[in-house]
Amino acid sequence: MTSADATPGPAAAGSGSIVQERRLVTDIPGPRSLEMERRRAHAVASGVSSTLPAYVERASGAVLVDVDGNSLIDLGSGIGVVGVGHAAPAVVDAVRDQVARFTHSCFMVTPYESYLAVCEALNALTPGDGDKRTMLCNSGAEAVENAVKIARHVTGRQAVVVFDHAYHGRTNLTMALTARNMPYRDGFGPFAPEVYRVPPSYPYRDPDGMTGEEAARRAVDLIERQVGPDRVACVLIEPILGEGGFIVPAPGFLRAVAGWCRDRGVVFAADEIQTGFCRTGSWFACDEEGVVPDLVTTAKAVAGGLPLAAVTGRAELMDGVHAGGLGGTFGGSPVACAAALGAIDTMRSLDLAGRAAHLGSVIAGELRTWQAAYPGIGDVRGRGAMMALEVVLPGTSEPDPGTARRIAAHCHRQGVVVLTCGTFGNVIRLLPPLVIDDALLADGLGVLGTAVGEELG
Ligand code: PLZ
Repeated sequence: MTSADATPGPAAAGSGSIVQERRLVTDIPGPRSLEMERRRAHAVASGVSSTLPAYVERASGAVLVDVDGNSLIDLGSGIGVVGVGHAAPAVVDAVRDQVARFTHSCFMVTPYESYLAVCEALNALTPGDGDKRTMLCNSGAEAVENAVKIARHVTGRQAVVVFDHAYHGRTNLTMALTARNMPYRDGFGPFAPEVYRVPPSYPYRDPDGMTGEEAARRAVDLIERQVGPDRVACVLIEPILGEGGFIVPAPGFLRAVAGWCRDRGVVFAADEIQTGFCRTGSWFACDEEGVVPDLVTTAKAVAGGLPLAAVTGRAELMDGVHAGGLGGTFGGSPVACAAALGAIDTMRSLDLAGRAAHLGSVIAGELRTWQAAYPGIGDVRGRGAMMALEVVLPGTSEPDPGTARRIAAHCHRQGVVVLTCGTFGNVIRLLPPLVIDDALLADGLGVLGTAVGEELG
């Protein structure tokens, strides 16, 4: 057994104050949550929705406690955010200390050291050991917007190439970059111009035997014919497509696309907002592909639950923008920076990359057993603690979103938070906190296995 196999102790997992167990004392959602849902209907815009309306009162490690006193197993991490666990001790301590000292000065007005320390950490941790620079902002979408601004500015070109099944955010530019119409784009246009979409590598749905190199050729042929390589500022890609269905490209795909970009003077930008910070078993998913992007966008897990995002990239690109060209009032808030330093320390000291690889092998083992038993599971895929199953009509590859939804709803009623995703809404994805202990994960997977058996058996 390596240290990565060991289950982190409760103190390390930040779970000292909440027992790491599933415990239901009411229906889910319970009466107090339902009462809040009634208030919500009159207070919150209906366009904002929630997967499971159990209102959270506190959380630690991999357990959420709702206002009715139920303890839920969190296999979603708030969409891949609390990799270090809920209320991770190093994050809580750093935030507490920082808010007592100062909450805001605006880095663009009077700077502070923690912003530098986060940039230094990201320069060191992201793929590649060349000279790098980082800028901080608040959300994933904002990081993507800034990556495109930088790529356009330094290349003097306008076109942005993205992929089918991509998700990059909900702002005007990032809606244009995101592939799926419902619910992200419908009725919200007109969208930003000069965005071009090409097919990624999607081994389950590509023609049998299509290699990564062939899928890359299919994509760059389209770019060359429809856009023209010298018009392209950047190719932006999630190394594993997240919201689109945890689609892992065939080996060699990313490297071939990155190589084409290098030869054509196109900026290769990796969106590691969902894959980054140990989730896939390495610091970044690009590490596993031997690909060094020119720019990397990060957000989500970087600050253990506080809003922070970043663009990190080659110094000559990042420094190609005039002073004052990048920024924002709250970008790299001192509180979020303190949280990020605590979170990154935790990832290092608990070897959460190793832990993610261990969780991934446990999860993949279970999912593959179910796949062998139920023809309604068309594909099992992912990497590390980013695993998913794709639900299809048995004997076909026809997406079956209704069954995926019912499986998820079954888990929710039993106190296990799982998320769906996928362009066709038929993918069940698992993104547990990386500090989840083996027993709690086994309980969560047991509930999911029962749900799968009932719906697909
Ligand atoms: N890029 C790869 O996964 C956010 C979106 C949830 P923000 N994914 C969760 C939803 O329905 O809004 C995401 C991502 C990748 C960019 C983003 C955007 O990050 O922090 O939500 O803006």
